[in-house]
Amino acid sequence: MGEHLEGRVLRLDAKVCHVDLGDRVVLAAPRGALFEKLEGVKNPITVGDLVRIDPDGDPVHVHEVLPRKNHLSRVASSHDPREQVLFANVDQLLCFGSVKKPKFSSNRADRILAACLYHEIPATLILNKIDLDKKGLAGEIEETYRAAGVEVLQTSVETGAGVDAVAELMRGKTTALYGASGVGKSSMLNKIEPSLELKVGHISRHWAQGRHTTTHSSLHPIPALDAWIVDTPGIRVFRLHDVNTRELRDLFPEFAPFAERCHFPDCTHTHEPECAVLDAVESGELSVNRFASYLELHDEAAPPPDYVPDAEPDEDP
Ligand SMILES: Nc1nc2c(ncn2[C@@H]2O[C@H](COP(=O)(O)OP(=O)(O)O)[C@@H](O)[C@H]2O)c(=O)[nH]1
Ligand SMILES: [Mg+2]
Ligand SMILES: [Zn+2]
Repeated sequence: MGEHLEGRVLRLDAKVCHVDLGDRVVLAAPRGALFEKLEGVKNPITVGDLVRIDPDGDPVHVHEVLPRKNHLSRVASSHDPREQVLFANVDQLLCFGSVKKPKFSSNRADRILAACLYHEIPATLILNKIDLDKKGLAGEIEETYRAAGVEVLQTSVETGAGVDAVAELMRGKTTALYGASGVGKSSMLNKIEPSLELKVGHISRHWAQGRHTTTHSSLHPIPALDAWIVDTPGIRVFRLHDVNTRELRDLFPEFAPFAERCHFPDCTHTHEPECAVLDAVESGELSVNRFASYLELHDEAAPPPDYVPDAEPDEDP
């Protein structure tokens, strides 16, 4: 057997990995043993993984996945509760949204930002299409997310505002990109690195809704910035994996100063009386959209492992 080489997974097709060895890209099939101890994980290998391969094998195999610096997971789908690891080993995530066309989705942003906080991946909100913002919505959105501890950049690919700042954020780093179709991700990347020649418009949406739906990410170099980007297409709803209701509270950090004043020390801010978080939402001190996202995620989350349900009074003898 030849010497094992180390490489980085650029993408996965069915069960074949494209592994970048630095001087060349090879196709390699994951060893069967990697699928044996999955314990609720759908995919043993993901984009961005550092792997060891035997380049002389026939076929070439991925023998080992090296320990990850970080990763981002979600629930695979509404029919499949397993953990799907979307990518690994990134320096940051840029969450793209547009002020208009399409309208900014707080729910979409809040889900991915909560996941990034949970997985300790630094995230920045890129608020694009500010050239269309006649009502000054961008300022309000920026204020909401800054209060939540998220960096925000207002941009317009149309006028060029903020584009250099996005490029500087990406310089020398591996950056995951996330955002709804149509918000301007491809346009932004083409402006930053025209050689990428990404398709702009509604083509991707057409494919995303057809039979060719892909939830696979892919890793691309941007040599001019000494950077890499991870593209994450085709995610309609991002469901947090394995975050319980108690952990969820910490993923909305702007609630914390108010939560200290809730009547119940373990207040979930969902139904309790004298809830200072709910009061702050009603008085406009906390964002009603963020709170709505929290309630939805709370509904989807499991209780903490030590949770003991209240005895139902009418079940008592
Ligand atoms: N007005 C305006 N339109 C933009 C801006 N950025 C992108 N677009 C347009 O929005 C549409 C979708 O852009 P695209 O880059 O394909 O979005 P993606 O799906 O996120 O990759 C295209 O028609 C772009 O020309 C912007 O800053 N302002
Ligand atoms: Mg695109
Ligand atoms: Zn409360």
